[in-house]
Amino acid sequence: MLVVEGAALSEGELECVDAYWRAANYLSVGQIYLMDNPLLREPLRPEHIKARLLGHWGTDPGLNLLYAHLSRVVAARGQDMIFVTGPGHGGPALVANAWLEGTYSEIYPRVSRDEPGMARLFKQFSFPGGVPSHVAPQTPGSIHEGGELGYSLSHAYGAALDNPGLVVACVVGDGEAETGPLATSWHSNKFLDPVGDGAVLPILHLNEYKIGNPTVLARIGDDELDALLTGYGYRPYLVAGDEPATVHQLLAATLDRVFDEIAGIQRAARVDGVTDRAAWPMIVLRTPKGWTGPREVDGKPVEGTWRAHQVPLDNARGNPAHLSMLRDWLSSYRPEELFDEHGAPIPSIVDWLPRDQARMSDNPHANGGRVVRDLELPDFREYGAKAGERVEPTKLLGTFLRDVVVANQPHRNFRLVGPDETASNRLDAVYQATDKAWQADTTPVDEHLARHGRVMEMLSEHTCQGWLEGYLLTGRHGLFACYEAFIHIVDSMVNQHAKWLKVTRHLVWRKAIPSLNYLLTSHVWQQDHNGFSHQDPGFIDHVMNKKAEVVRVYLPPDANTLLSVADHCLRSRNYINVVVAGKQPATTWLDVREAARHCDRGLGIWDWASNDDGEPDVVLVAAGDVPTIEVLATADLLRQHLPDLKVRVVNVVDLMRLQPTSEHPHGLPDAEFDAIFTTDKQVLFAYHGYPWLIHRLTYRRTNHHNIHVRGYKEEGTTTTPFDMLVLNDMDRFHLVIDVIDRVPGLARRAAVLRQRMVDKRAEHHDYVRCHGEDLPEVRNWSWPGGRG
Ligand SMILES: Cc1ncc(C[n+]2csc(CCOP(=O)(O)OP(=O)(O)O)c2C)c(N)n1
Ligand SMILES: [Mg+2]
Repeated sequence: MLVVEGAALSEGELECVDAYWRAANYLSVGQIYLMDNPLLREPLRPEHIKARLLGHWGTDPGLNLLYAHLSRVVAARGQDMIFVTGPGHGGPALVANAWLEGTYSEIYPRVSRDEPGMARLFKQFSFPGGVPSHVAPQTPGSIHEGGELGYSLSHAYGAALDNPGLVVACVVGDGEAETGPLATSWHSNKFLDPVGDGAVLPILHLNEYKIGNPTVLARIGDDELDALLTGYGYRPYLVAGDEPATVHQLLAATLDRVFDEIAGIQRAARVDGVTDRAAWPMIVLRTPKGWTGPREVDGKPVEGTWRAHQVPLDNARGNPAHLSMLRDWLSSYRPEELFDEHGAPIPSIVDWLPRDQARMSDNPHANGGRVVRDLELPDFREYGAKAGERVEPTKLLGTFLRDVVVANQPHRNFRLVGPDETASNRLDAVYQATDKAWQADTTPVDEHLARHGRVMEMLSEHTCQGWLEGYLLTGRHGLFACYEAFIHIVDSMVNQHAKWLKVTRHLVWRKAIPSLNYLLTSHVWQQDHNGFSHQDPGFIDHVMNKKAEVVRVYLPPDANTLLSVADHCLRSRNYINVVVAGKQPATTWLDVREAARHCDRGLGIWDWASNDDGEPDVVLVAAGDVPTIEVLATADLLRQHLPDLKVRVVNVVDLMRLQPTSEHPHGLPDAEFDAIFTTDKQVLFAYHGYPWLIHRLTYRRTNHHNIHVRGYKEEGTTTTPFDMLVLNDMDRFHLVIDVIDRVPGLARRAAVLRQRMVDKRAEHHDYVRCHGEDLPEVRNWSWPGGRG
């Protein structure tokens, strides 16, 4: 690894940076331990110590060191920079820095930059009614809570995209680096365009330990670590030591070099037209875990070991020896030299810091709603298919997205991400407007790879998700298109993003950011190629557990409703929108204006498919594109064979409409629900996913006891589309049987029809196993009298 020698800091600068670092460390320790006596102006007593000691010390001194030095770079170079904290459990450090910079008190005036404010700062940390222990949304300057480790680097790259003036400094925990998502995200450097994007400065925080173990990267030797990071395409610089003055000088000199190198790469690409892939610099910071904390506690080494991870003196209230060690530890920072008589940081600590929005804790990019610009959206109605036309819904959407790309090209604020499937998901019209971002080698066989592309494809759902989140959190827009089954890979990341959104909604200073939009296609019912492993509609169930104020799920029944839903989602803010839509050719049921109205309603009666005249005997409901076909085909069969039966057909686009208003803001009022679903008639519901969800959503409704749901029952394989439905009892023949079995009076009257339906299923079974395709009457079915 490269090492930069030399004294970059003058005597005075060294003193200032070191004093700042000591102040930040003091404030970090104070937050973990103290609920009173913040400046040790009285002898430290047990009642000054919090009853429950919660938080993490070990990572804080390294984070504080980096924050201090990066602030110097921001101030010296006028560099636009944000700070992403991988080890987000270092919350005390980032809060301390925001307080020293003044941002904290501007946002939370009660936590003023004086002694009473410091007392509140300390007490509130990890305290009931206070602030969380991590770099949570409450922390100014944060776009990354870092509670669940692994996503810092992909978030950082997402933030840097299309922000050519920005450097995102990203601290990666050496333990965090062992996670799958982090490990794969190093490759993001093959996608970052040095012309149109900003830069990411990864800083591997090699404090050598996690909670209870050494880290892998700390124990493979410098050469292997160098080879690993170089192999990922970086130029690693090593900053190592445990003597503060030496490390300050080394780090400052290294940062000067590294920022020169970043500027050099950008100049070469932007001015000289160099197109070779850049080896971006990164830093490996090897300093002791819990540096400057207690060396030894109860006879065991702590500083520089995993024992420094959380609270080194865990009984400071009850154990006088711990209390006196804590006093010595806090005093070692010489607070009397750092804070004036009012408790404010002395001028030499804060005078040299960046000002206003240059402060990393106040950088507008880290509060994306402050910089967001609405997307320019073409009128989706102009992309609609005719009612009755057979189209591939996602293909149609692709033409709309292509023009979204074009319309927003000047603003550079829209990206599509996906693992490897933009074309497979039939969104390839976007390649008429842009390409896929790619900085690695190309060969003549490649298509649509380019340095400045706006589509981001890497076969890591984690990295795609992290990029998009980073992009959205910094106020831009995007869409993640994915195979439905594999979006589960990012379940946990979605959890974290949903939590972030839930908290930010209640922080007035955090402005709303564009929604996280998923297009899940190649879905469970259309996995002809791939079979069982690719059949899983459970992501919907997963997101339904999140707060109602954050999640939306849409199941557009055709291409035009998909367009309308996409338009809505791209305009929305602060949501997680999940849209499930097929890519196979399918009938367009509604013309585009009807589609827009249907989507506005979220669910509704399709009177053109109903014959109930307001008095249905049975209500057939569909949610999802394939269930819609089956419900319509069922209605058709019932009309042919039981013309007296009054059938109402209902279609659900917005799943949240099913819930009561008390549970979800989209919930349909009970009176309207009862009017549509009746209070006493049988309701047969064909649903795209696992059937139990519909019961969960409707169980408070008057007619719940009459709602019967068909859906995916985990029966699947590589077979025909209709066989999939038969395997799961959601085919039209079975739905007719369900109607006969459920609607009073039909059992005897329709016994022959029932028998015929059973025979049809048997006929289907034999036919597909003989011919390898569905029965002609199924393949060629269309709604009588038009619409397909
Ligand atoms: C995905 C995930 N797994 C486990 C944890 C529990 N955890 C919290 S901190 C930590 C160790 C982190 O070590 P490192 O990244 O080296 O951070 P540092 O040493 O700077 O504290 C672990 C395992 C977590 N937060 N996230
Ligand atoms: Mg570590």
